[in-house]
Amino acid sequence: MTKRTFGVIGLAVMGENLALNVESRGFPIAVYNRTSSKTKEFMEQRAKGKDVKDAYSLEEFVQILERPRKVLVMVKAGNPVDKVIEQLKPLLEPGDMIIDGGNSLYEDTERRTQELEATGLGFVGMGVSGGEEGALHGPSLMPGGTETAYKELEPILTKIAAQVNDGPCVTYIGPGGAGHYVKMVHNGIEYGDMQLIAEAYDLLKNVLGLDHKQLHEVFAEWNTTDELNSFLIEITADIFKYVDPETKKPLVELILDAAGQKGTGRWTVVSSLELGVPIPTMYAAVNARVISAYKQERLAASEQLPGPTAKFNGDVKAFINKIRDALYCSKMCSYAQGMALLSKASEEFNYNLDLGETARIWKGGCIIRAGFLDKIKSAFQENPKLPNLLLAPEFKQSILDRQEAWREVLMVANQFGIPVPAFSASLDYFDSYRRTQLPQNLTQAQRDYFGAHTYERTDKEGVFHTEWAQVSE
Ligand code: NBP
Repeated sequence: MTKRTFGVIGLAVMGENLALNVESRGFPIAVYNRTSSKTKEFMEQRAKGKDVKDAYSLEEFVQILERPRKVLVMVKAGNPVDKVIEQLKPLLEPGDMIIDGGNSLYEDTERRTQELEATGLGFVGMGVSGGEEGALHGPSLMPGGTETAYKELEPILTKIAAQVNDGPCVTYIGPGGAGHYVKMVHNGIEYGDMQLIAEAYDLLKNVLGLDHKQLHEVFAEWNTTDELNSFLIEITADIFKYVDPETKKPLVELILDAAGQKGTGRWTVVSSLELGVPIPTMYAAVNARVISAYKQERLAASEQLPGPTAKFNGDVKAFINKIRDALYCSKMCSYAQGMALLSKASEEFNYNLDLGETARIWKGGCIIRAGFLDKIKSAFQENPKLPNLLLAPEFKQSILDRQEAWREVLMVANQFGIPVPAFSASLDYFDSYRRTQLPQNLTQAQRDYFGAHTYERTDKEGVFHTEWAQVSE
């Protein structure tokens, strides 16, 4: 038997599909899963007739791989990844490489890269986006870590990744935990996009009273526009079309409005706080999911805390277009925050990120894929030192042209008592970023008053403290 070019450990949803993707590009593969019945089932079903060799111990698995060995670990993030690495380490030889394709926390990846590089092994922490479908047909891949290992993997990764007009959706992201950091922020942006779309739906349904056929038509139409064309808008249009076969009602209306949130959205917010980069739209998206989960408490509160009653008397078609504009402006602000976070992380952790390339590899395969990413790519290619996406000429003009509509939509939402936390957070971000004067002069005075934190003045150099209680008239 010829030795295998690539090995996959972990045959759950992602591992199985990535393994089949690699095999379909002409690379002989080996597979291993902790529970052997899962491996057998895979071999008898999806891997039947394919160039896949199964192994039932890690020793056997490692022996059938050609050198340098390339081992993709696709197991549950956290402790299982460390366990698998510990078992593999003594079986591998210098130059071999482990790729962790799960949603690992970038700090874990940083630690694992250091530990493995010290033993002569390569470690690639690789963000994978695109879910089950993407994994099988072409995901967006965000590999970071040992650069020499990436070079060995490049011929395989460029073939299995999604392909767009300007190349495969993969690039070497940077050292250490860079790949998983970028994947984490990708997921934060995904949270933001999903929340913004949910708010647009709430307004279309509860201010304008659109039914599901109309909601489908609006989102399908938005998906044809340069501004909003994207995977998430496309699937949203499909969702409104889906009728529950049992009840004949739109299925989406039968789904409990309590959303879950796993690690990556929260991790993005935590990292942004640690690095001092404002990402209010993504934070609002995480919070919106958290409060949605308080279903019973919300039901009880609704009995006691009635909101305003309002009726929409304006031009429905014109207001749909304003919601579209508000969605686009809010989305621009959310991406501006995400890119600013990446830029700061790059500086802080020496990732040396190429933001134009990052936007390019998100153009295909992943959940946030969108036509609009091409504009972000161009903005950072034209000016890699761009301080904020909102200052790129195209984005600046787009937002200025639409800001009146955006503000009107928020006023109407407030009149109707409809929460639009991500739309509002985006507008607040825009207004905070563009204003010459913010009220934090007062905050500084208060901090100095109760804690002698000192302050700077606008009219002279230096650091000052005042005994505020000795009031000067
Ligand atoms: P899961 O996250 O559900 O993990 C299941 C796999 O981990 C099984 O193969 C299981 O083996 C293995 N495993 C566990 Br649990 N503990 C282990 C241990 N101590 N030693 C060895 N193997 C162990 O699988 P998934 O949904 O395919 O996701 C894999 C990774 O990819 C995760 O980090 C996930 O966050 C990430 N991801 C998922 C998606 C998605 O759409 N699902 C998308 C992008 C990224 P067993 O069969 O023996 O229990």
